[in-house]
Amino acid sequence: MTVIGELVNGMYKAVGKAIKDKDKTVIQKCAKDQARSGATFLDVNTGPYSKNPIDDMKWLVETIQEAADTPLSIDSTKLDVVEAGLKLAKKRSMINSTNADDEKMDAVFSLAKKYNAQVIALTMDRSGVPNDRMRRIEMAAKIVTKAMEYDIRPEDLFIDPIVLPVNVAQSQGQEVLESIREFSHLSDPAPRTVVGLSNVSQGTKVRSLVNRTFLIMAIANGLSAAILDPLDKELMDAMITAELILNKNIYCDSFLDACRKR
Ligand code: THG
Repeated sequence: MTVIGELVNGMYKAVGKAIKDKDKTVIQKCAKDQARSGATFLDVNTGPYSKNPIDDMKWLVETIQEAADTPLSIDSTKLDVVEAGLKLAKKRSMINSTNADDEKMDAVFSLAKKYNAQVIALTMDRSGVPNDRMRRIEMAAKIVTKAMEYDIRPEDLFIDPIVLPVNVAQSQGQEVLESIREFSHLSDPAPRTVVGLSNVSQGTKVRSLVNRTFLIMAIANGLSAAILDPLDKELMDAMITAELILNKNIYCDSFLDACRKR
């Protein structure tokens, strides 16, 4: 599993404030804690309240890289903000994200080639987020075709079916899980898949339980990556155990310790 740590996001109150005050300690602790807990990428998102997202993205990328050498997932809908992050990134990055609109894919896939970045593509377009699996699969097929035109390898393309909160969109959980399974049939080799896990529990009371249950079900359906909170130890242990049961790791009695150390 590719684990993309979600915590450097201005959506979190403390992080939003740290970005505003240019307080490095909060951001660097966030980065180090996630790296130590097994994140393979760190998502970097200036959040909805940033007044100058280009400068904030540059500051975040530099600040994180002073503390951790984990690759970054540059998370913004704005192309100039993404490029500002990519320019400064020292390791091979992830672009988070394009949608399925042709012009947006042309721009983002060009940027991915220019910076040799991996890409997340959302199965939504200007008409919004689909509410059934068929529409998600149609958009995923369009994304896979376009990525091929840009010579982006399937293993560098992460398709995101868009997870919605279960308390307001209860029928969407099953649609997303089935979509993940179907995406693997779109090309050979298959594109990879990713979800923003914490979306599923927004507004619910027992968030970590909802996140954990959904992650395990998605892994059983073939999920390759998740944007999640790596500091949630029960979540990470459940993930490791699910991979063991799916025969992706060799069994040993101390598999949790072994996998955490790796
Ligand atoms: N797909 C892709 N990228 C994404 C998402 C996605 N990036 C952003 C988001 N969704 C994933 N990251 C988060 C980060 C935080 C939360 C949810 C998803 C979250 N935050 C608290 C909240 O809103 O309740 C913040 C509250 C606080 O503690 O201050 O839940 O789907 N490709």
